[in-house]
Amino acid sequence: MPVTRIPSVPPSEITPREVWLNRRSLMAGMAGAIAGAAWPGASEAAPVIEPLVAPRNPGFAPKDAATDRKLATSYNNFYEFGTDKADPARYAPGMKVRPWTVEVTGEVAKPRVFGIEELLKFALEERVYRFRCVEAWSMVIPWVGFELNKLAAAVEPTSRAKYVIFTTALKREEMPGVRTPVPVIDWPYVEGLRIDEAMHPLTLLTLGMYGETLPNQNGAPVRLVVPWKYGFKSAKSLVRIEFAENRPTSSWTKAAAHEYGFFSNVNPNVDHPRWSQRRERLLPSIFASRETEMFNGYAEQVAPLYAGMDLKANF
Ligand SMILES: Nc1nc2c(c(=O)[nH]1)N[C@H]1C(S)=C(S)[C@@H](COP(=O)(O)O)O[C@H]1N2
Ligand SMILES: [Mo]
Repeated sequence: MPVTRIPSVPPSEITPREVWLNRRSLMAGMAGAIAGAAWPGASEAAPVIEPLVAPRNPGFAPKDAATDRKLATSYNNFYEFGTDKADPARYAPGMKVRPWTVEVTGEVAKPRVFGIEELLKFALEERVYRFRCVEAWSMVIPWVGFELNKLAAAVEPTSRAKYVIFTTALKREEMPGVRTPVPVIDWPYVEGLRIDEAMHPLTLLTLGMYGETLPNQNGAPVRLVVPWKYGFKSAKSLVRIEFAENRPTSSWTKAAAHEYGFFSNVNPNVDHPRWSQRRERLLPSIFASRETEMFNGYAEQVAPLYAGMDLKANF
């Protein structure tokens, strides 16, 4: 009989990354608070939240009800706006998300810059996905978007394209979290996927949630959602998508390679060095009362991508 492992750290004491980051950003955080207070844009810019209704794809329907919208839009990680979970909802609404373009480039036959209006013209659908943060909490969110492979079809990746690199906007004026004297992350925020992961039908280029365009704190106007990986792989507010021959080093791997690997597949059998990944809190629950599932419950769809790979070595 399998022995249930007791997490070495009680779930209530899981150290969020911001606490760990304090080691080098205690001063930075204080400076950030000052910068935030002095930041003028917040109340002036109007956030662009409009209805964005798309037919629900019934093939993606977790058993659990969707997380309350209020919680999903007020408890966020978007370090460009600060490391506190409340910072993105507080500061991100000041970011201008129109006009906005996404450059799709690199190993493609037809590199192209897409305006956000062009992306909104792809055949959008609603998909309810489980979403698991590396910090052992999860949500269930109705996203509105389209498969990234549809965008790829428009630019025609070459045979040399082995990876896809995603880059978040870096807007110093509008992002108090990037102005700290000691950068929390080597900005801009960069993430990467292997080409087969990026082209997998689950990988969603996302423009909305809950029947509306994305709130800025959730990554407006366009972000990635990769539901079988820890949340940080799903980069927000994208300005660049590059098809590349070589594997990039993602921002979190740069920050702490022993904690955040390239793959970062949700895996209950591989602990984070500082806490167990066996269980999770489905917010708003405060208890890690649920067992984390392999690939966040999407094993049937994505396990074949990793056939024969050692997922402990390739964490
Ligand atoms: N640019 C950028 N993208 C990001 C992050 C970030 O700090 N900056 N945080 C990641 C993490 S850790 C998580 S859990 C999810 C959170 O997405 P949500 O706020 O929509 O739930 O966004 C991911 N994408
Ligand atoms: Mo996360």
